[in-house]
Amino acid sequence: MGFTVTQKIIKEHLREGEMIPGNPIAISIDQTLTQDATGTMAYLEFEATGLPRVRTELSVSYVDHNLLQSDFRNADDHRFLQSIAAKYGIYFSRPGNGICHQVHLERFAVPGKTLLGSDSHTPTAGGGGMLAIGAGGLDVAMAMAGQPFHLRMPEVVGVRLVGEMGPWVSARDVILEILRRLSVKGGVGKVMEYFGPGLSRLTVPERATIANLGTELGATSTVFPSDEMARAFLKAQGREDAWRRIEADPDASYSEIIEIDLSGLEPMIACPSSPDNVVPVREVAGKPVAQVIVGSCANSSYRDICLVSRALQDRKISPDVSFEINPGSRQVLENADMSGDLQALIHAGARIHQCGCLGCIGMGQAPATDTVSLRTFTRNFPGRSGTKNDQVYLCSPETAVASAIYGVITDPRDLGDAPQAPSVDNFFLNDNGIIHPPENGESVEIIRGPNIKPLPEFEQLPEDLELNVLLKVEDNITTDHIMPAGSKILPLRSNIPEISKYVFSSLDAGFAERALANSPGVIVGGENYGQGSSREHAALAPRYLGVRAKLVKSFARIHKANLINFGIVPMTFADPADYDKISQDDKIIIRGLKTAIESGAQDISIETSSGGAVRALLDLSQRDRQILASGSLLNWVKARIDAGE
Ligand code: MIC
Ligand code: SF4
Repeated sequence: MGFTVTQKIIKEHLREGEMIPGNPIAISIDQTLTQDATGTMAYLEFEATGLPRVRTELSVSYVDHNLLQSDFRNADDHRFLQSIAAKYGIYFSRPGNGICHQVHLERFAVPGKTLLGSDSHTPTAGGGGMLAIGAGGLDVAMAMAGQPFHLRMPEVVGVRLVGEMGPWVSARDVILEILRRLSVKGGVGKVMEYFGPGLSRLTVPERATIANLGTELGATSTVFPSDEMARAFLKAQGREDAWRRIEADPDASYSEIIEIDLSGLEPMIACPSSPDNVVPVREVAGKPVAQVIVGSCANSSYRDICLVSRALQDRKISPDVSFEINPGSRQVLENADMSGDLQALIHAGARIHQCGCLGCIGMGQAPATDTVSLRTFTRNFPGRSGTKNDQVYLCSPETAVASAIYGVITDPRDLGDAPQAPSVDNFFLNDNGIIHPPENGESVEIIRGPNIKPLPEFEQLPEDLELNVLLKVEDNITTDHIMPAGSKILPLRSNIPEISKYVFSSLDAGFAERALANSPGVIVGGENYGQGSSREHAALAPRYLGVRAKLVKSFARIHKANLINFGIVPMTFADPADYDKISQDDKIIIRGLKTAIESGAQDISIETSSGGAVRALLDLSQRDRQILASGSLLNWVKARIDAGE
């Protein structure tokens, strides 16, 4: 039987385990990326390994999230990252050079290679034929140390594209349609792999939009073949020599096949406040909008920015709308400048921001009270924009610009003839924003600002745990709920004692204090707990507050891995109905937990203070069990190094 592209790449990189879906496997990692909000911690973790240099083929450190410098902290972090990159042999993409995923796709992505990134949208590079996976910072630090990455062998879902998209319909609508069908947990444990005749006209940046937003399905990754389109993109980037053909075998078998007829698609939109709350644009058309932003790692390519500019030709932005452009990279900005599109945008009254994440993670651009904000961003989780009770809709650049013109949500087909999709045969290239590391970093001094605090130490797992139920939450809790971001909290990413004060703050302002006073504690949750970002702070900070276990109906992949890495025991209800048997402020007692974990027990009995008992499943690999028993991945790695392994 033949192989899918995903299976071919995994096979080439397989270090441990059998390629049977669900089985623990380990793969070697060729490239890593970090961004500043997760990177400071990842590099502190890499530093703790004591290695003099990264052991990957390529590692890149991007600064794109914490760009606001309202005090010394973010600027200090940028200098720390630049110096540590030079020391350890890492490329450094300067602040303002662009969003990690966009720049990586342009300048570094190589078909058939593996990429591990400390950002959940790392799969963007799957648009260029890579197997790119998002992970917590500690996993990325271990990959930089040359360790393989551990995961469950994913199922490979085939998405067969047929037909051709109509005018004003674009890649964003394809993935919105898939999100509508599958929901934010529809991709858990799976890689979405695209194939079929509909691919022949889909360019790499468009594929990257789809791969990027596959993350919102909870998927492990999204992979496109490396075909002539991939070759054309690499050629336009002056990197054709990085190309090689990788396509699924004709007899490759997928665990399931989803078919999308592109010609039947219409403009779609995700309504507040979840990326899967998707309807056709026409169903919500007419709603007044106050802010429209085109940007983020999902939709800020040259094609997207220039399409918006061309759609605006001879048209005006509504006086009621703040229309904003966040270019994905300096390359996008520079090429849009050369083609005249930037000038047209400026002339039309768009607010042009620097290249970076900006409002996508609440770094400015917060919408006004009780207004609709329309964005081409990745996520519209409640409050992520920085405004309480926000009403954020997610859509294509086409829908965004049409709505900015009319001041109400508008199906872009109402604009009449569509402009030709902008494309470039050869991008104007300029890598001045990327600093190469010196051959030898020995003499480089790491610059540490006062905001960078050492990593806390975590003790081993005790045999028995008596835990206070600190919080009980519903389904689909995001890492934005657990460890909020935004301009006030993001600068604290290198300071665990400080950032931990904000754990669950948007749901329960008194949480941090209560957790510290009632530690050790447990959180009880519903389905898809921890969806969204890769931020390990959503595990690290609760652990610092004394959270030792989570008992939920199901977990999102990256968050579960982060919990294990920081010694928080992830348990799921054997019977989801037992969720109702435990209330906030109850106590639960787990006897013999450490022995159960170490001995490979699949489930365990938990006593509740109300007198009942519930069964919890421990779905853990052998390695997960050892890490949990040691108290954290770093403890485990250090113990192995001390033992001379
Ligand atoms: C996000 O989009 O939520 C982020 C901010 O990029 C996160 C990373 C982080 O929290 O630093 C992600 O997607 O992993
Ligand atoms: Fe940045 Fe938003 Fe992309 Fe996260 S989703 S990397 S915050 S642009």
